Formats: sequence, C-alpha cells, structure tokens
Amino acid sequence: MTSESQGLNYRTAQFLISAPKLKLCPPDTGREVAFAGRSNAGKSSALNTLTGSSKLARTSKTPGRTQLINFFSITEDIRLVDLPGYGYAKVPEAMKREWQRHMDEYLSERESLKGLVLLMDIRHPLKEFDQMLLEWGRQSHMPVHVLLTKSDKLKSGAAKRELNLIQNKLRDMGGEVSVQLFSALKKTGVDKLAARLDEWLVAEEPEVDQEEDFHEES
Ligand SMILES: Nc1nc2c(ncn2[C@@H]2O[C@H](COP(=O)(O)OP(=O)(O)O)[C@@H](O)[C@H]2O)c(=O)[nH]1
Ligand SMILES: [Mg+2]
Repeated sequence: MTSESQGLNYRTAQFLISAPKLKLCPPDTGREVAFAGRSNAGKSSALNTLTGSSKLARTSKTPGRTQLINFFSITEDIRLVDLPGYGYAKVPEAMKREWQRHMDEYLSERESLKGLVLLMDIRHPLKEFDQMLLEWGRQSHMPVHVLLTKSDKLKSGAAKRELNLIQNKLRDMGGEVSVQLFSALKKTGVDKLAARLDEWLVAEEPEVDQEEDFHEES
C-alpha cells in the first residue's frame, strides 16, 4: 500500500462555517487541525494551495480584516481551521484583547484539536506572536508544525540555512515541534504538509475500543 492511498484528500475541502467565538463553532467531535500565523504570513495562500482551491480561504493584500474562526470540512468529522490573523498594526488594542480571549478559549477547550500549523514568513520568523503560540503548544502538549512560508523569496541555499537555524532554535525551546519550508507561489512543501496533517487527522484508534460503550445498565 502506498502512503498516498492512506492519506486524506485535502482537495475535497469545503467551507463549513465562520464562528466569532467558541460557542458558535461546529460540534466538538472528530478531529481538526488549526492554522495560525501573523497577518500576511501567507496563511490563506497556504490553505488555498493545500486544498487546490484559488479562493477557499480568501487571500488578501489588506490583512487583519476578519476576526472569525473559519472551518473547512475534509470529511464529515475532519476539519481544517483557519484562525484569525494577528499582529497587524491597524487592529485596535481592544480588538486584539478580544481576539486573544477567543483564541485562548478555542485553543484550551477544543477537544477535537489535534495539532497546530504555525505559519511564519521565512524572512520574519519567531516574532512575539509565534513565541506565544509555541509556548502555548508546549504547555498544552499540542504538537506544532511550523511552515516557513514564502521560501521562494530566498535562494535555495539561504532558505535551507534558515530552516536549519530555526529547527535548532525550536529544538532548544522544547515541545513537539516540526518545521519545513513552504511556498504557495512555487507550490513546494505541499506533500510534506499533507503528510504531517495526515498523522494528526487520520485516527489510529482501532474500532474495538468502542466496545466499552456497550455495557448495559440493568
Ligand atoms: N512570494 C510569495 N508570496 C506569497 C506566498 N504566500 C503568500 N504570499 C503573498 O503574501 C501576501 C499575504 O498572503 P495571504 O495568504 O493573504 O496571508 P495571510 O494574511 O496570512 O492569510 C499576499 O500578497 C500573497 O500573495 C508565497 O509562497 N510566495
Ligand atoms: Mg488570510
């Protein structure tokens, strides 16, 4: 069996719902992976590239516009989640606090969340927001996969050096963290990303585990 036949087809992604807060998110069942990053990191472009849709997650040159948590379904109980961007100067302070509250709520309480993809522009890595999410990942034992986006902006040698540098820094920081190069423009790193998502989203529990639910009360 090839690994390809076991993987999910991310091209089946369909927009599900936008939620302004946890209470309005879809039912907390099944599995989901959330994508996070500072505004302009390339999150919408990465989601569009992964799903093969040019407008699934809207790309924008005027970032910071939406503060909603967007859900996309891959199968009935598997979802990708587009978390609101952050770090754009024009967002007012009160809105940032509100955003942080909803993010905290989502990240700490969402049972179906199995992993976090953190996108960082390869030219501007490990900013305050990124450190914050990595710290949260460590504390909550949530695995984090870092995409160094827009890797086409560097020559391949420079990009590899940057990858190694960041890999070492992340290793020193601890936690379950992996990292890769990604370019939505050149469509590089897509298979690697899909393979990592599969690890989180394709359930491993054997069916027999469910037998526990069958005891009768009499
Ligand atoms: N060169 C290059 N530009 C990119 C890439 N991904 C995104 N961009 C550009 O970066 C800007 C922000 O991208 P977007 O996906 O909207 O970022 P978001 O705010 O994180 O959703 C846009 O102008 C994109 O065209 C990439 O892989 N390579
Ligand atoms: Mg976006």
